[in-house]
Amino acid sequence: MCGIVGAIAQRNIVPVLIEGLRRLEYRGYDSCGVAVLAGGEPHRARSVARVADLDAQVREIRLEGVTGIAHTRWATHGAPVTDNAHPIFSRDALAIVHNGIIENYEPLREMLRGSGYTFVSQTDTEVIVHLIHSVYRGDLFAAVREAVTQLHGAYAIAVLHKDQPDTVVGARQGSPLVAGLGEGENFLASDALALAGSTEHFIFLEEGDVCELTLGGVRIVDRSGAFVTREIRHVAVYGGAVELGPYRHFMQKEIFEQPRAITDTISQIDRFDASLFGADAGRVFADIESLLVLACGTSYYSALTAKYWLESVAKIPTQVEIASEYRYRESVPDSKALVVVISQSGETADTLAALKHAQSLGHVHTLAVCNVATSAIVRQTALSFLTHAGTEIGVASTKAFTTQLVGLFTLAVTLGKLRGRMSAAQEADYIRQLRHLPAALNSVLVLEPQIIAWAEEFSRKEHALFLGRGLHYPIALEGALKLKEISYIHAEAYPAGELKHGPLALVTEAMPVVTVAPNDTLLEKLKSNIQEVRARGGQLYVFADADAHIVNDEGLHVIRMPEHYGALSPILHVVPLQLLAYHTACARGTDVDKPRNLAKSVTVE
Ligand code: HGA
Repeated sequence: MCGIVGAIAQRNIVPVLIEGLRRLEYRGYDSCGVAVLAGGEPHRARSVARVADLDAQVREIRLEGVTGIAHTRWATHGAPVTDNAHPIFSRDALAIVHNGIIENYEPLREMLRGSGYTFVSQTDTEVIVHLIHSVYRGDLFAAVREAVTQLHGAYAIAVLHKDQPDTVVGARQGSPLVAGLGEGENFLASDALALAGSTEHFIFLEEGDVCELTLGGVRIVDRSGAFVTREIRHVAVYGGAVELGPYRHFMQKEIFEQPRAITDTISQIDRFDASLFGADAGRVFADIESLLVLACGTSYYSALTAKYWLESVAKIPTQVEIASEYRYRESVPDSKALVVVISQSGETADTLAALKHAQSLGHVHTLAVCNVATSAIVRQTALSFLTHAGTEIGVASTKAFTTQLVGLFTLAVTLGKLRGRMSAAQEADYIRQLRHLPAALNSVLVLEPQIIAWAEEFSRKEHALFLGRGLHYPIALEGALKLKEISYIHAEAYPAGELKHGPLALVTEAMPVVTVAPNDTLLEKLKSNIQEVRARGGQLYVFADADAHIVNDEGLHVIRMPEHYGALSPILHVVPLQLLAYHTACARGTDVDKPRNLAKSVTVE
C-alpha cells in the first residue's frame, strides 16, 4: 500500500526520500512522487513508473531541498495517472502526501469548490490539502490540527507549506505513521524500515496524533488537543532485508528463509507457558472459555488451521472470522472469549478495525499474533505472540504464514496444557517436533527441482483445483490463493469430501487437481477422492507423505514428501504449494513480488 516519507535536515534530503521510497516499494504501488521546498516554492517530480524512474527524473531536473515529502501511491480514488500521483498541491503553497481513504471527500469537495478551490485530481486526498489551505493562518501545525477534525476515514499525512520551510507536519488516524529522530534532522515515514540507515530512534504515533517536525525536534498533540510526550523507542532496522542476495525474487528468498524464520520464532519457546504471550496471560487464559480469531487473506488461513489445533489439542471452542465481515456484522459478544487477531504487518486496516469493533462490544481479552513488535495491533492488544519472520517483502506471504502457524500451535498446546489436556510426555514430544521443524523444512525445500517441472505444465493452464482434508484443508486454500495471487491462474480449493457435491463437474484433462496428501487419519478417505477424480479423466498432482504410499500412475503425478510429521504437518505441506505458485508465476513471466492490483500491508479498508 501507499508509503510516506518526509524529512527536514540541513542537507539535501532528496536522496533520503528516494531511498525511503525504494525501501517501501515492496508494499506495492502504481505511481510515486516527491516534493521539496526550494527558493520559497514547493517543487515536485511524479512518475507512474517505478521509483527508479522518479530517481532519474529528480537527478535530471536537479531537484534538491532540505525539507521534503515523498510517496508511493496505491490508487483508491482516481486512476494511477500523473495528475493523481502525490504530492498534491494547493495553490502552489501547500504540498501533501496521504495514505488512506477520506470517506466524506464528496461533501468536503463541494464545500471547498464553493470557497473557490479548483480540483485538478480525482483523488480524495486533494480535499485534505485544500482544507488545510483554507484554515491556514500562518501556523501549519495549527492548520493541520484544525483541518483533520473535519475528516472522516483513515489517513496518515505529511504536509509542507512554502512559508514555513523549516517545518513538516504529520498526522495519523487509521493508517500507520512513525517519526524518526536523527542528529539535527528529523523524519516521518509510514514504516520504520523506510528510514533504515538514517535513524534508529522512533516515535510510533498514536491514533489521532498530529506532529510537527523541525530541525530541533518533534512536538506532538493528541486527539484531545493536548501536547503529549510519546516514548522514544530504539529499533535497529535492518535495511539489508530489502536486498535480494542470490535469489531471483523476494518471494523465493522468503520461501527459503523459512527454516531460519522458524528457528528464530521457536527460540523463545523452551516450554509451553502462558508467559510466552505476555505477563498477564496466565490470568487471562484461566478466565477464557472460547476463542474468536479474526484475520484477512493468508492470515485467515492460518486462523482456520489453528481452529483444528485449538479444538483438538486444547479442546476449546474456536470461531474464525474474516475481519472485514466481522467488523460490520451484528454478533453476540462473549466476555469469556479470547479475541485473537493475526496480521503480518500489524497494520492491516480491516483486522485493526475488527479488533476495535470487538473491544467496543465489550471483549476484554485480546491477543495479537504479529510480525512487527511496534505495530498498531500489538500496541492495542493486551497479549501478543511475536513471529520472528523478519521483514517480508514479497506481496505473497510465505514465511509470515508458517511462523504464524508456529505461534498458533504454541497457543493451542499452551491452552491444552493449562486445561489439563496434556501429559508431560505429550508436551515433550511437541517441543521435540517444533525443534526438528527447521530441519524437516529443509528436506521439503530440496524438492524444488521436481516442482519446477510441474510448474512448466501449470503455466499453460488457466484453472486449477486444490484439495485437502481436515487440518490440511486450509493449506489447500492457501495453495490456491498463492497461485491466484502471483500467476493469475484461477484456482479454487475444496475439502476433498466436498468434490462430489459440485466441483467434480469441472474436472477435465485441462483442470489440474492439486492434492495435499498427508498420512493422517483421513488418508483412506482422501485416496477415495483421488480415485473419483481419476475415474473422470482428471489429472492429479499429489504432494504425498512418503508413508502415504501413493505412487505415480496414469493421471496421477506424485511428489514424495518426507514421512508424516504429525500435528505440525500443515507447516511442511504448504511449502511445496508456495514453490509451485512461485515457479508457475516465473514460467508465465509475471511480476512475482508485485503482482498486479495487489499490495503488501493493506492499510486501507
Ligand atoms: N486515497 C488516496 C491514497 C490511497 C492509499 O492510501 N493507498 O494505499 C489515493 O487514492 O490517492
